[in-house]
Amino acid sequence: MFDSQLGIIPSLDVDIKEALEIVEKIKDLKHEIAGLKIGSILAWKYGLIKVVEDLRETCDFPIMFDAQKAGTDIPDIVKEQVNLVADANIDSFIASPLGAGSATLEAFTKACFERDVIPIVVIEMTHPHFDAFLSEDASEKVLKQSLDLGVENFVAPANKPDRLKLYKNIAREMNSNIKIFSPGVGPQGGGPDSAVRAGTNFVIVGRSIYQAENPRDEVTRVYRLMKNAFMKTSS
Ligand code: BMP
Repeated sequence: MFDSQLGIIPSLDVDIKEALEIVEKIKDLKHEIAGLKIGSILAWKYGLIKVVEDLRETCDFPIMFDAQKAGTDIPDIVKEQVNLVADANIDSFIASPLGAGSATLEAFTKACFERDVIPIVVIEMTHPHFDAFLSEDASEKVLKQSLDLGVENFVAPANKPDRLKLYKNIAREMNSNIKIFSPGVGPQGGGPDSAVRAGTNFVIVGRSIYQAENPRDEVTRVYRLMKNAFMKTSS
């Protein structure tokens, strides 16, 4: 899973009916779409198990759960969150340990590996002042500890390309070849192409897809931008 170098993760922050309609329209775009992200909007309204069951009946994309934001509690509770996610037949779980500390990050990662759920760790968020209550190097510390724990997949902002480059370089210096998942394109100001040039592998796209008149065209448009940027970067 997440073996390819590029892909789009539609973020289904909508009603279940709308989510299923969108997925129906894009489910054959296997090359372009690397997985689906579901979050608190769907999970709180319908329950995680039902949402996953409905999506699995409609398509066979990997499903990522982003509780917006989980993995921030005491280690024992975070372990139980991972167990719930695994029991709900989810492939990958996004946690945001910024502010929760190293024991929480360790509990999250270990529980994911034990339950065969791919851990994805948020190292920096897209919105302004996300770090108002954090130390200056909090993101770098989260990245380094996660790498020591064997995490390979991270969330970092598409709308801050310089930060993406920094994280890729830190990982390279630690001999790790990480994959970066980036929200922050479209309404949050980032471009899929500039993000890929800075090191993003997978863009997480919400509104630009689910508010598009034609979500399918939007997926192919975004993927084309990513692919062109990737080819230019690697040539
Ligand atoms: P949109 O493309 O509509 O801006 O949606 C972005 C998605 O990515 C939302 O689900 C949001 O919760 C998530 N996200 C984000 O925007 N910034 C982050 O730093 C981390 C996120 O998970």
